[in-house]
This record gives sequence, structure tokens and C-alpha cells, in this order.
Amino acid sequence: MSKQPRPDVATTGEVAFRCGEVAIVGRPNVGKSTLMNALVGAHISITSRKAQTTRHRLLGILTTAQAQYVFVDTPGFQTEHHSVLNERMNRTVRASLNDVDAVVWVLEAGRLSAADRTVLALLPADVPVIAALNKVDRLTDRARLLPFIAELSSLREFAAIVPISAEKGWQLDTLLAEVGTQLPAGEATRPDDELTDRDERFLAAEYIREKIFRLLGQEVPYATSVAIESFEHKGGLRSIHATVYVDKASQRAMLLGARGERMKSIAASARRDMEKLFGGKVFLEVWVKVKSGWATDRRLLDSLGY
Ligand SMILES: Nc1nc2c(ncn2[C@@H]2O[C@H](COP(=O)(O)OP(=O)(O)OP(=O)(O)O)[C@@H](O)[C@H]2O)c(=O)[nH]1
Ligand SMILES: [Mg+2]
Repeated sequence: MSKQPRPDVATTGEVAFRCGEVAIVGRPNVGKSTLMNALVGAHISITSRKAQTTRHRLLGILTTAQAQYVFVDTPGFQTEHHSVLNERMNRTVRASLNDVDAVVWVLEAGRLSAADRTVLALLPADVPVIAALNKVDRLTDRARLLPFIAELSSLREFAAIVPISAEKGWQLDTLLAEVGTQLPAGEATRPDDELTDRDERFLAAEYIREKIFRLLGQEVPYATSVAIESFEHKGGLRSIHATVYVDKASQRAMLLGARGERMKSIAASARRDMEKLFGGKVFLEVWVKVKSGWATDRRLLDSLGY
């Protein structure tokens, strides 16, 4: 299928509305989810300092007067660690590249690693790719940007190369304009107030996982998965019961903390975010259960949506 951008001008002579899907891909931790949230203006995809925070494909939708951008956030493509969960996450990345109108390839400005090159090699030849050089705010020597852009240009043809800071919101309008020119003319496919394809149940589980990624050390977040057991919405109150699965009893103890204090602050912080996004009161109860080998249990992974 040809993925050439279609003309700007409809047969009537008016500038046509555009609508299309744009995959956001890159190695772990480059700032893909931060970027998607900044572009759509809501915290729908969880973020943390740790690699491999995102495990699912999820949409972030931005509708302006000129276009509807359907962004697809994806897990960081994993090249180092091998597990059933990682295989599934990589499969999700590959599948997300099918049938998109454009790709935003995110990497860190001034740094091109072997893992970045692996991701670049996955990108289909016939889809326009915009390279987003993120975390420019961290670059101490901006003079390095030009040779870096020149180096990238020799790797493949890019529709654009845009230095940005997703966190500071710098140059995101420029990025959006470049992405916009790659979208085909067409009507919006989704309601203009829709932010994501995921429901509140999914977002609730993700917010709990985000706090675990942010508040615990290296081991526990990767050994953790969250399931929503029940979600009831009655009279403005959402009552949510969640289970956090960990691999070992020692991880359960770390997650709970002394007298359960750590889990309490994780749940309180997740609840506050849910109330903000859902716009109403939330009652949240979280249980922690040991389920050894959940990350290799294909049936459990299926039921958790991986
Ligand atoms: N300084 C700086 N930090 C950033 C910027 N964008 C993202 N970050 C930080 O980079 C870290 C990773 O961000 P994420 O958005 O979770 O990265 P990701 O690519 O989605 O990561 P995975 O889902 O694990 O693949 C977080 O600590 C962000 O705050 C930026 O523009 N500048
Ligand atoms: Mg992410």
C-alpha cells in the first residue's frame, strides 16, 4: 500500500481536514510517553525514570481545527533482556508500525546507540519518519546538534528531523506541524473530545503501576503487574478494587513497606491522579499477591492484556 501523503487541497479548493495514525516508537526511556502526553495535553500514558515503563499500545488523540492526530504510544523496543513479556512488548511495537500514516522515531539528542539503530531498522521503508531528538534541555553543548543531525540524515530519508524537549514543551508545535503535513486528507474518525482508546479500568491499573515504578527501586517494578478486580461507578463515586501481582514474597514485603505504609502512599497517589483524570471521587483498595512466574505465564499474560 502506498503511504505517500495526499494533497493538501481538496477538489473544492479548500484546505482539507487531515486525519491519521502516527506511531511513536523508540528504545526504552527516550521519552515517548512524556511526548505523547505533552502532545495531547493529558496524562494518559504513564512515565517514569525507569526503562520499560510502557507495556501496552495505547492511543492519544489530539483534535485541532485542522487535523485529528491519532498517536500510538508503544513500549520501548527491548534489545537486551529476553522474557515472554518482553517478546510480547516487542511484538506490540512491530504490530503498531503496520498501517500508520507516519512514524515519530524518538531518540535522545546527541546520542545514537545500537538500540536506537535496531529500532530504526524496524521502520518500514514506505512510511514517512520524523526523527524527534528529545531531551535537548539536557544537551550541554548545542553545537553538537548539527553534526548529529547530519549523521542521522545519512541513515535513511526522514520527512523531518526536529530537536525537542517533551518535558519542557519545547518545539512541540514544530513537531506537530511536521507530523500534520504527513497526514492524509480525511474526516475525523473519532469524536473530537476523545483522548484515548483505553477505558478508565485500564488507566486505573496503569496509574497504580506508575507509582510503583516511581517509588520503588530497580527490582520490584519489573516483577509487578496490576489487575483490576472490580470497577463500579455509582452516584459520582468510582469504587475500584485492584490486585498487584509480584513474583516473590520478598517483593510483596518491599511493596507493602513497614505496616503497609508504602502501599498506602502508592494507592493514595494513584487515587489522586485518577480523581484528576476521571473528574470525580475514587475509592481505591489495593491487594498485593504473590504469583510466581507471572511474567512467563502465557495464560496470565493473556488475561492481563499483554
Ligand atoms: N530532561 C528531560 N527528561 C525527559 C524529557 N522527556 C522525557 N524525559 C524523562 O525521561 C524519562 C523517561 O520518560 P518516558 O516518557 O517514560 O520514556 P519512554 O520512552 O516512554 O519509556 P518506556 O515506556 O520505558 O519505553 C522520564 O524520567 C521523563 O521525565 C525531556 O525532554 N527532557
Ligand atoms: Mg513509555
